[in-house]
This record gives sequence, C-alpha cells and structure tokens, in this order.
Amino acid sequence: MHTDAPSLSLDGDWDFRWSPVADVPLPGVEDGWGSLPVPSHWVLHGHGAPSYTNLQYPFPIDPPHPPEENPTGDHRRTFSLPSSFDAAARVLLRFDGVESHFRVWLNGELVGWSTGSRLATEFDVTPLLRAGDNELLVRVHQWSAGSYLEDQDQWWLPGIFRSVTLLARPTAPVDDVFVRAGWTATLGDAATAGTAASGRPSTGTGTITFPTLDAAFPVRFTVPSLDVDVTWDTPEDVAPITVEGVEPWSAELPRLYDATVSTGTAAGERAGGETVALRLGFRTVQIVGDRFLVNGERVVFHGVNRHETHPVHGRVFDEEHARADMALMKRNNVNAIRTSHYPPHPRVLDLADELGFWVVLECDLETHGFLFTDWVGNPSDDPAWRDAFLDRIARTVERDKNHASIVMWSLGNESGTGRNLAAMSQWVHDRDDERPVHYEGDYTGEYTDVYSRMYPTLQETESIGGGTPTPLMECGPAEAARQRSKPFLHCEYVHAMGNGPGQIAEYEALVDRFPRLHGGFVWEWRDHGLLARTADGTDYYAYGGDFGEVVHDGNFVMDGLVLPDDSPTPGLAEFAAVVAPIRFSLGERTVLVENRYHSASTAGLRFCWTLSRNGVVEASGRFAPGVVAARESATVPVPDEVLAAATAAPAAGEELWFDVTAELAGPTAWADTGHVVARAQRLVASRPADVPRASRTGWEGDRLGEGTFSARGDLVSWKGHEVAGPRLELWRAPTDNDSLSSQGGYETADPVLTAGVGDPDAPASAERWRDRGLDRLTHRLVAVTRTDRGLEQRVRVAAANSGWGVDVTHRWTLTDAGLLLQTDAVPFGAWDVTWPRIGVRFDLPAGLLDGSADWFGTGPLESYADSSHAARVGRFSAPVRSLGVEYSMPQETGHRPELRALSVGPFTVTTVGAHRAGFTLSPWTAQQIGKAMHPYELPTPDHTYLYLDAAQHGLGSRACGLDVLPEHQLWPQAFSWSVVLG
Ligand code: IPT
Repeated sequence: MHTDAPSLSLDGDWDFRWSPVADVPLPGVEDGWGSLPVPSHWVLHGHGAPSYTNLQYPFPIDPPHPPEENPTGDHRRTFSLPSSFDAAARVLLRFDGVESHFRVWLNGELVGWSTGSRLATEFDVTPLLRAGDNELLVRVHQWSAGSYLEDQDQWWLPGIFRSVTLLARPTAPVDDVFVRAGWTATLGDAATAGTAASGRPSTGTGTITFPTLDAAFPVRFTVPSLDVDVTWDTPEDVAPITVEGVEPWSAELPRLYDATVSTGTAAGERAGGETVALRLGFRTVQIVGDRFLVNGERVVFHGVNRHETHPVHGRVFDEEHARADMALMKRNNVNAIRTSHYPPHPRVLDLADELGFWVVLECDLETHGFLFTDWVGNPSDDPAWRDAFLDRIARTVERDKNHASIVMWSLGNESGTGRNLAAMSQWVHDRDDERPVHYEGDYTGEYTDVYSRMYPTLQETESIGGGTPTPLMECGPAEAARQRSKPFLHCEYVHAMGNGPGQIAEYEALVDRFPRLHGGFVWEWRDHGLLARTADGTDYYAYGGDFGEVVHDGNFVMDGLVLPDDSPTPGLAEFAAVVAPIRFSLGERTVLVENRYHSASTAGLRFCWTLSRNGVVEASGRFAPGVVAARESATVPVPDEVLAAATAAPAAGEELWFDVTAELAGPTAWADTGHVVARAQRLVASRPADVPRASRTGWEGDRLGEGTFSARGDLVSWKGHEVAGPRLELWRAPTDNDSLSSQGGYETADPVLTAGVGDPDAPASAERWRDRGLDRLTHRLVAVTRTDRGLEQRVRVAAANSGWGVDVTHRWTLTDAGLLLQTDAVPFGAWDVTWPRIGVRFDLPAGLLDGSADWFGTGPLESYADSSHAARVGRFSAPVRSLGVEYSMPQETGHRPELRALSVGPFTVTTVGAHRAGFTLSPWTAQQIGKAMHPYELPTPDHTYLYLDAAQHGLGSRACGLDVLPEHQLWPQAFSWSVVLG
C-alpha cells in the first residue's frame, strides 16, 4: 500500500559474490567481494549467463530437487536506521521480487527464506536490528523447488530483481485494507442517455465496502471529492458507504477518486498512526449467464499478454519504460492486459488503473515442463505442493486486491490440472467473492468461472460462441454443456512471432457475432530480446541459444507485437485497425459510425474526412455524427464534395478515394490531440490507365529507350545504371510462421475442426518449399526474339531434380511512357505445394538504399493477404532502408501489394492493367535473408533488390496456431502482370 509511514530503500550497490554451485560456504566480510546493483539480474552483469526455454526445464525433472550446478549469488550491504524509524513499533524487511530462492541473515542471524520469484516477501526484523551499522546478507540460488512452479516461457534470470525496502510500522498501523468500490447506474438516469446528451460520462451510485480493514481503530476514511469523511471507532462500526453522482471506472474512462485511510487520529492529531492513500475506481464485476459484465455491460478484451521484459534490464522494472509501453498499447487500441504469467511490478497496476486497462492478474505459476513426463509428478495434483500453491495465490491476491483495473484473477498458466489448482480457486472465491477466477488448463470447467482457451481454431471458436456444436477439448457432453454456459475468452490467440500474425480479423469477426465470446489476448506484447554484442562489436538482440545454453528454444521468445528496441511492428498496426473502437461503414451516400466502446461515448473524438485524387488531397473537412453513446451508432451523409466526385467521370488512370478518421479531440495521458483511433476508406471513382502507346522509335544497337539489353534478352542497364533482371522468383525468406508448425505441447483440437487449414501435423510450409527447391530455381532461356520496338524472352524456370516449373514470357515494348514489361507466368507439372510468392526480381544499384522511395499504392507499412487492415491506398514516402522491418530473426518483410507507381532514385515503376503487382525494395535477396539467423549475419548489401510480385502467400499464425487460411494461400496458377519502367 502507498503509506506515509517511514521507509528506507535498500536499493543501490551491494557487495556481491557469485558461485556456479550452491554448496559453498557463506563468505565473511573479509572475503573478496565484487559489487552489483540491486535490483538486478546477475546474469546481465557478467556473472553466468541468461538462458531461455519455453516448456523445457533446463535442469532434470526430479522434483522438488534442484541440481548441484545451481548458480548462487551472495549479496551483502550495511545500513543504519534513520531517525524517522525511532517511533516504529515494528520494522519489516520487504523484498518485492527475488528469483528464485533466497535466505536472509541480519547481523549474523538467519531471518528466514522465501521463494515465489515475482511475489513479495516481508520479514519482521524488529528484534534483530541494532543502533548504528546493521549488516544484511542475502544468498540467492537460481534453482529451487520453486523453479518447478516457474516454468514460464521466458528467460531464466536469477537475482534480486525488484526493490528491497525497510518499512517502519507505526504503533497504530493500517496493516491491511481491502476496499471495494462498486457502481450501479442510477435508476432513471439512462446511463447512455446521459452520456449522449452531455458528452460526459454517466454517473451512478457508488458503494464502498471493506471486506478487510485491519487497523488500529479509530480509523478515518475520506474521499474528499465525494465529501466522504467518516471515522469509525471500532471494527464493528465499519459500514458500507453509498454515494450518488459517482462516475464509473472503465478501461476507457478510468476515473479514479483519491481516498485515504488513516489511523492515529483519535484526538484529531497523529498519534502513532499512518495514512494510506488509495485510488478508488468505481466498478462492479459480474458474470450473468454467459456474459462477463463490468458495470452491467459486456466487456470485450482487445488485450495483449504482457511479460516483464527489457532488453538491458531484463525483468527489473523501469517505470518510464513501462509507462511508455502502456501508452503505446493505448495508442494501438489495446484495452486489456493479461499479466502473463505472474504478477508484474506493483506500479504496473497503478498505471493500469490510471491509463485504463482491463487486467487479468495472473499468479506466478507454470509447471509446463511436466508435459515431458506426461504430467507424471505434476505439482498441481500432488498434496505435497498444496501449501506452495495456496501461498502463491494468497500473496498474489493480497498484494493487488485494491486495483480497480483487475477484473479477474488467473491461477497461472499451463500447469496441467489438479487438486491444488482447485484449492487455489476456492481460496480466491473465499477471499474475493466479486472477481471471477480464470485458468485455461481447467478444460472441463470444474473450478473456474470463465471458459478460456489458447489458440483454438476459428471453427472451434465459432462453435463455442454458439455456432454448430462440435466436441470441446477434453470435454464430455455434460462438461461441454457447462463450458458453453460460461463467458468465453481467448487467454492467448494469434501468435505475434516475426512477420505476423495473420487472421486477427477472422477472430474478431467471431467476437462481433457471438456475445458469449469476450475477445482475448494476443500472444504477446513484446519480444524478449536481450541486447548483446558480437565479438566484433556489433550490437544485436539475443534470443535462445545465443548464450550457449545446453537446452533452449531459439527465437520462440521473440513473438511480440513490439520489437526489442520498442519499435511497433506492422502486426500491431493490424491489431489496432481490426479492433478499433469506432467502426465506419462507408456507403455511397452515408457514413455509418458505430461506437464499439464499452462505456465511452464519442465525445472525446473528432471526425475528419478527405477526398483525394491519386493520393493528393483535394478536399477535406470534419463531420459530426453527434455524440454517439457507447454501443450506439449514427449515420451521417457523405460530404457533397465526395458525392460530386462520385458522379463526375475521372480521367484515365485516376482514382478518387474518400477517407475518414476518428481522432482524439483533446490530449490524453497516452496520446496527443489528433491521434487517429480508427479509419476507413472507400474508392469513390476510378478509371484504368490507358496502356501506353508504342513509341515511334525503336532499337538503337542493344539500346531500347532508357534500357540496354543483353543478347539473352535481360535488362542490363537502365538510365545508364547497371542493373539485372527480370528474374522469376518464387522464394521468400521464410517467416517464423512459414518455418514452424505449431510448437510442442500445443494440442490441436479435434482434427475435424482444423479441416480447411491443412493437417496440423504436416511439415511447415518452408520445409515443403525447400524440399521442392523453390529457393534454388534455375533458369533456361528458351527463346529470345527481337520485335520492332521490343523483345520477347521466354524462360523455363525449375529446380534441380524437379519436373515441375514455370514457363515465363517477358514481353518488352518501348512506349511513350517508358519500357513496358508484360510478364506471363504459367506453371507446368504436378505442383503440390503453395508458392511463397510469384514475381520478378531486379537488381538495382546499392546507392538507392541511402535514398527514399515514394509510391502511390498500399501503405504505409507492409501488408499481406491476411494482415491487410492497416493498409490503405495512398501516396507514401519512406527511406528505402526503413521499408523492411528488422525482425530479430531475419525473414520476409516489406511487401506492399497493389502498387500504382513507385519512384526510387532516377527510376519509376508504374503498374498497368487489372492485376497490379506489389513491390518490395530490400538490401538483400530472399535467399540471403533466409540464411541469416540474426541481422548482423546479413552480408554488406551490394544491390538494392526490387521485387515486383504478382502475389504472395498469406502469413498465418502457425508458429503457434493456424496455418494460412485457404483463401489466403497462394497456389500455383498462371499470372500475368505488366509494369512500365520509366
Ligand atoms: C503458450 C504459452 O502459454 C505461452 O507462455 C507461450 O509459450 C505461447 O504458448 C507460445 O509462445 S503454450 C503453447 C505451447 C500453446
């Protein structure tokens, strides 16, 4: 709790000694000590090394024993108590987080030990303290029995990684407060009407109750802005307080009321008391039937799984970084956080209350590695571990129970099932009868309140929502019926590893359709890359295996919507677009504005439109749908300028687009005025460009217009620059989703349900593509013929030892607009795999990499068939080197479909005809990128590679989830497309 009682931070430089094994004598003062900051992880300060595993235990599964090879850190410091501690009745020594087991000695006496790495521990050290110098010694072991309960998918990072504090406890203390601030809409004040009419949040009745008030009475409780000021003389006097005119708390309008609980106020002045500051958010959490409601309304989680991770500090908390991170979430329409898979630093929850997030607060528990013993010996069902499980959940709930943002408790992650989990749930229900209990592993719904799953297929999700019933994982008919009667959420869905995830929109469409579905949490928010340096001094973000671990899970720890350097990925933009709280439907004459917020009206937004001709804004303005209440919609007419444009015939090659945005009308704690919350666009009118006319001039030697051609018919120079191409390519550098089939332990549901997305056990796409040689196509010139004003080149393309391939015809014609290149690609043979891409590559000068590209087409970011909602048609400009994303494991990046015109350096490329190619500009070929495991392994670029793709395969989410859906797969077929090189 935030109290004004004195405290002393013991953070800072401590003496430190490290040993690779546990069984070493305790060092004395005179032994050689180094120094280490507290809080920190010693492995990030040169002692031992970090290691990453997902499911695997990096030690033998021999519970509850750790191995002898158990890195151990001794930490020592001295302190003396400040005079502010003089009046203390007791002094507590608090550790906010130590991984994984520690023992404490004060002035040579053993104080105690603790486990539960991301949970707080307090020791009463009153009798051991002395005047003057006190010596504190803390021995931390990396591995312990507790490690069996902490098998989360993340780095293993031992150390005292959160603060250490001495707390002076007053003689009249507030030892515990559990305050609940409920909210109900005031009868007669139609909550929505209030919102719509005034544009201000509705008010209602707030009810403050105290399930716990463990303090030295009399106790004074105040909420100044609500004129609440009561003093209770005895615990029996404590009574609920009802206040009218209270604004509710929600993730969208996180209204907080400052409150205080004080003791020592008997005579009107302080007598050994303290004042605890609380921030009340009035909200009532309920399950009614299969609905999860806050303040009476269904909540839809547009959430992310948030781990504590920082590229330099690991899990050491950095408030500025956390706040910036959470503001970035808000700017991308993230409204919920699952604290995977342990309680975060306590300040994160203050920030969640303040910025506004629905939080599912998870206990520090995961025993996933027992999967490898077929769950034999799993602590979750072993009575010997019962107390440890109960201890963990109690410490979780007790620490964080007063946060308005927490709307659900989660028992942990991936720990199988068993009696100890059921006992945890019972404990929570006894302690907090308001918030529901979540745990995904309770597949049959024996002891949890909501039905939760990770990565179920679309078909199964639809079935759970209320579509055609299909069997539910591990459920018989009765259990399935029970699960179907509860609110459902995806505690994890769409896996944001590398380039992806695809299919966010398909899941969201189901959530829209079925009110039983309450949305979910993307896996996951951030990559966990750790900043490291190669031998030759290049910085990079390390993942599993980069520290020489004996067992590890590679780059499976890099699966976030945000890169380790804080850059948002295109996947995050896709998420923001799909889950946007305002949805527009642009008709010919009207704009429908749907407010999808839980409780916010559109009062905080302004609405803007533009009309653009070939990407150049021609008219713009605001439109006013009025204040649209939450869950309501409004219709406004399309602006006259747009209507007029729709009826006037455009010139050849013109496109007119009508764009609308919903923007913040004023600044918030997380974004500036004008921040775009939602957008949409509609093609108003267009007329295809005329195919450029053949030029009157023709060949001059081997020159044709601005191009020079080899005898083979290849373009070898363009505008005086040496170039090469076109060369047919089917290969893209495999994405993580192309490379991995669903990871170990992911139980794919009933195979029937996955029909249509391919066999879940089938090899990964990249494996099949490699097997068919798509990365190593060979080319054979079949014929090259000069024509009057051009040439025709026919090439047969196929891989070694393959009877299938592609016949390609390139027809060059010199036109008034430049060199027209028409390409026809026709597959031959019995193709049985998808293609990653079909397109051509041109090798352009490397110098272009230092300039920028301007284009009219889709942008601003890369997009793919199943991740295209953030893309819009417009005119964009960007440095060439920024067109690709630096994923920590290099992979396909930078594809922008539907190009109209591109200019880079002296070159322009214009697409003609119905089938518009997309473009990629890259310093490396797909083959080069596919070979590198880290960005630093990529060669020094010797070209700028321009890929013009007729199509690319979708992204999918198969690294952990669904493969590319049939409608987004690229199957071999004939393609024709044309571009003009100018
Ligand atoms: C699931 C885990 O809960 C999560 O921690 C993470 O590992 C994620 O997968 C994949 O990145 S478990 C998975 C095997 C279904």
